[in-house]
Amino acid sequence: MANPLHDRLFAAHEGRTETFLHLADGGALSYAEFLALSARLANVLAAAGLAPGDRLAAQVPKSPEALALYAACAQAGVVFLPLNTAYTVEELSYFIENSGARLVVCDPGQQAALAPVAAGLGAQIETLDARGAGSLMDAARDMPAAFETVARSEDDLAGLLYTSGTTGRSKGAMLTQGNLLSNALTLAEAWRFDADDVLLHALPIFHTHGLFVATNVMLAVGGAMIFLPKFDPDAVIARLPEATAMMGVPTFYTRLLDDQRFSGELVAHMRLFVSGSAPLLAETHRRFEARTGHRILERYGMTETNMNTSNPYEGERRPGTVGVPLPDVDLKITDPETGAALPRGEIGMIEVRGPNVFKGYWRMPDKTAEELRPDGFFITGDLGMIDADGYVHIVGRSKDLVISGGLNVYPKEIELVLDAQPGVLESAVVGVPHPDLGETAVGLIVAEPDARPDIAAIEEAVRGALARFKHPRKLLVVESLPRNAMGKVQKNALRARYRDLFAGVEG
Ligand code: MCA
Ligand code: AMP
Repeated sequence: MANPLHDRLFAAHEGRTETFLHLADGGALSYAEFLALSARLANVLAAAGLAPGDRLAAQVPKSPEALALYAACAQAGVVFLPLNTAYTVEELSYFIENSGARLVVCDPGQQAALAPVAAGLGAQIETLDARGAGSLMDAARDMPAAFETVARSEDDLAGLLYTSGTTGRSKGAMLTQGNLLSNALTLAEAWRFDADDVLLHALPIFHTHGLFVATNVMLAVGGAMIFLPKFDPDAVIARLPEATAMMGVPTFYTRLLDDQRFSGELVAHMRLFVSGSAPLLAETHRRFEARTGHRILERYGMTETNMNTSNPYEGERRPGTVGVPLPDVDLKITDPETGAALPRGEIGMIEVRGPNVFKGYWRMPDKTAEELRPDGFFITGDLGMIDADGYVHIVGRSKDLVISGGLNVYPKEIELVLDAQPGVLESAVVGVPHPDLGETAVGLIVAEPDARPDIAAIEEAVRGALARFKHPRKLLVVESLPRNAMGKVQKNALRARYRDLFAGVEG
């Protein structure tokens, strides 16, 4: 029976003995081995009673088995909900509850803390560690290496990815099989990938970039990946000679440029470097070209939309721009107040429409209606303009968001924690430039009258509540926050005041 995502990305490789994953320890996994692994896992899901449309929440370290779990969900019609390994139990509880996950898969180290949460919410729990061991694989070992693929349509959900909101609460972006498949095929063609490509994969697989952009594109063409557990410059530099392409966030590229071993010679054979998830400074683009002769190809996307624009493969890759809309994407710039389309050259809200655009936010029809127009255009919250040659420039964001090392940090979420601490009257969190992470969060705290907030205790509270990457790199006590006539905190003024806080700081 038909299951477009599984048929095209996975079943198409049935029986192929070519390598799919080259592993960090020098081992390798063929397509046939990977598909057998995922079929065993699909059998485990079915035996656990997961029905098509049920959600599986996975907070697991990167491994071939973790990737096979994604494939298993596609085959069994289960909605895959990957979670950042840095999330705290408090954060995870919300995702499990909000999604109504039927099964939670976590690292064994998290099991004791998560088991009561899962049980309280009626979810089963299994474990999977960085080496691919745990109760999930114990159960898979005895299962058949074949599974009857569950029928799905392009409109059925394949993934639920949470993105934080400016109000503090995360929203689950509902991604259909059609969203994922159409974008993978579009990108594979736009970037000229084929079965001979070997992608160096050092991204996490709990976000769109590492899971859908990188992995789905390679699956679409039947190529191979050098599958590294994380971005470690030593490992990346050691394995680049085997790769033909790499995808990364800007921090990958600045860290490579900071390493003297990263030379033009090392990557002379490479075909393509792609950057996204955060702005790539034009200066980084130029330094990269000066060092290697390669022009990084920058593209732009979102969790809700997959990829929207890309610099051309052939043609000019223009630094400081995110290129042109992908062939099947409509992109317009609108007046943020009225929604009316603006002419070329004017700055406004970026809106996008196409087969890549998600179905809405999970169980949040009001939020969906605020951002997804009835005619299918999604209001991105990014501010931009289209230049005379059709290149899109992102010039800012209307959403209050900090992007640190390619990871989104929502100030509101941190402010809620800071405001709740003893002695804190109010707080504001802003993003400031950071040489390694692009941007980082700084927390400004105003004390209650006669109180002296205990910064160490506040940092401890932040540690308990929020994932490490969201922690402000600096907390400062200030007299007051600048406000406009309406009483709204002027974050632009704060960003300007603290913009040099990390200037010259080493990563
Ligand atoms: C780790 N830490 C971070 C970050 N990552 N802090 C702030 N921002 C981060 N991004 C914490 C670590 O836990 C550590 O804590 C400390 O900061 C320093 O860690 P470091 O060794 O420098 O970190 P790392 O492990 O090397 O990770 C940095 C990284 C990584 C390689 C840039 O964050 C990464 O792989 N980022 C890519 C994220 C990504 O895939 N984004 C795509 C999502 P301590 O000091 O306590 O030890 S966006 C997306 O998918 C959209 C659709 C798109 O367009 O692509
Ligand atoms: P996320 O919600 O994690 O999917 O992050 C999506 C956001 O990342 C977008 O709305 C943009 O603000 C930002 N983003 C992604 N790619 C780029 C890029 N190439 N340049 C600037 N910002 C980007």
